[in-house]
Amino acid sequence: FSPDNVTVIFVLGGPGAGKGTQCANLVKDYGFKHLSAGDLLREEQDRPGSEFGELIKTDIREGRIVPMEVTIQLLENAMKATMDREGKTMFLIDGFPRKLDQAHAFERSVVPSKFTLFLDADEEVMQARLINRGKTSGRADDNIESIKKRFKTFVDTSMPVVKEFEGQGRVVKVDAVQPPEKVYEDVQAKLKEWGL
Ligand code: UP5
Ligand code: MG
Repeated sequence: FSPDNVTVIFVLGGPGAGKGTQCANLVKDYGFKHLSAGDLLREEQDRPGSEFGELIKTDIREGRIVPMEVTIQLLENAMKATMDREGKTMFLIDGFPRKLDQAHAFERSVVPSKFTLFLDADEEVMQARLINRGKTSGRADDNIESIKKRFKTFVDTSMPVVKEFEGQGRVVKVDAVQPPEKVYEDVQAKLKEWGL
């Protein structure tokens, strides 16, 4: 993909930080296309005949990161399909990259991101949101055992990605403990600073 016709913004934050919620707002107001890596993996998991179904299922339940070859391929396919329809496109890539090797591989072989929107919230707040969502979400990882594992993976493996981008001056950080509308106001103000 060429940066001339595709803009990528990564949206990162711990489990339950509100990535999906804020992406939905941005899609409405800015015309972004939203690609959630987690949603793409869950779809692939349920696709009849998928050779990765079992692997994805176990990794998600255990809060582990699915091998990047799988995730990057799903993202690339979804990006291609969207661009065939739409031409020039701005993507919000939600919940990816979660590991440094994924970040490097994607920016090298797909397209460099413009910046990363980082939704910052503490575990206590995120845990309460996920337990609450778990009452109705049907997500196999919205239970306390999986949530704890997801938190650990986020701290150990995904935060180094945020730190690296931060060192490059490519992170936009927003306090995600506030109510959703307030978070979104801050997101919009920050995007403006980036010319969006
Ligand atoms: N809510 C949202 N914002 C709120 C606010 N400001 N105040 C109060 N409540 C708020 O929100 C979660 C809940 O909180 C909702 O009920 C919402 O209404 C409420 P949501 O917007 O869904 O948060 P989000 O950050 O999207 O949480 P999610 O659970 O989706 O985050 P995860 O990062 O855990 O999940 P994801 O789907 O990205 O990944 C799942 C798994 O897939 C990973 O653990 C991993 O195993 C695998 N995966 C990979 O292996 N590789 C990838 O690249 C991506 C995923
Ligand atoms: Mg999500």
